[in-house]
Amino acid sequence: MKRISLTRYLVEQQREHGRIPAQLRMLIEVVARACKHIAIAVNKGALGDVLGSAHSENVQGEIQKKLDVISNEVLIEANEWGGHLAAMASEEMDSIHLVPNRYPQGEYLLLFDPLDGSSNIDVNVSIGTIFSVLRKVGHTHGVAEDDFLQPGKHQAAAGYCVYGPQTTLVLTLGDGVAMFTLDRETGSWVLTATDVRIPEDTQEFSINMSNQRHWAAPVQRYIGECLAGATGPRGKDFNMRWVGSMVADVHRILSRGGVFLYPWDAREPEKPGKLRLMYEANPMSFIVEQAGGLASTGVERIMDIVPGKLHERVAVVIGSKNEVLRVAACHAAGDADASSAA
Ligand code: P6P
Repeated sequence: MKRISLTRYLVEQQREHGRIPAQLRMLIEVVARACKHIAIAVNKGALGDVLGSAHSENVQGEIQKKLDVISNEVLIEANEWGGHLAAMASEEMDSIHLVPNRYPQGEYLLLFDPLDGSSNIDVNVSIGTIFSVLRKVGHTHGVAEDDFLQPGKHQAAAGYCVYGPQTTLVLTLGDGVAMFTLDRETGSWVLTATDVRIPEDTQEFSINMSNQRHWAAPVQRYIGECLAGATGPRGKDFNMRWVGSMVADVHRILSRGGVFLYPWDAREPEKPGKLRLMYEANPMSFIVEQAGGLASTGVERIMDIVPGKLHERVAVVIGSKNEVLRVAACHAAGDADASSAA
């Protein structure tokens, strides 16, 4: 593949497709540069003062890792001054962060999980940054939290950066999915995949099996069918992968297919799921749908959900189209035999 930088890709997308207003191009380049800085901090590991707990809690009531706080600060500082944003929202912050009055206000809203998969940081397993871009609608002056409460189908762009054996930025602007690999020698993001497509079928599922006894019947049934393998109703054997970092699991699915599930479970029945809608499920859903996959709660399309709260959670079934459809059919069949659901 000809060596094309992220900047050139964005300029050509703007020139050929007119898809990227200047403020959105600036936003993507600033976030990509921030991800480079996060990658440098992540890669320091024990050599830098970046591992372990920050001895603070986030809005989710989770203990923050030092790198959670560092990554959040990197994204905030990188995006405040450019004039492309009106405000930001983060998993690590209770309320939205307005662009300070000393800087010009832009027309976009940026939401992010600055470092997803924090439990993997100290054990050197892939983690990542997830981001979602919305247009500022509503209030003509200033920004309020409810300006962020837009369904995922209104996203202008979405992406993630996975800090793994390679550092890879995955991006959609609503016209397919592209991947950029960080060339550490030059510090450039280099285009390494375009028009990414997820296989419609798969033999690989991704779920935290330790929660099995807490799942609802449709998920019990779907996973039970996969585990029954070639002699069961699916007539084929399945493999399982669970990294504990949504970014890593979704990147694998984009690369070779699969289905990722984080369903409702009875441990905290008042919560629809563990993952957050606005800055985990929605951006990943946009990317996966743009690559030919599906993203559902099991009952409805994730990107159709009209959010009620900034940090609300959602059940997630995402990946290869025909597998997501089968999970949805299990939900539609309710207590009937799922094999009749197919
Ligand atoms: P569990 C990471 O904390 C995360 O939000 C996702 O990245 C990941 O898929 C999931 O939680 C892992 O959850 O319950 O298996 O530790």
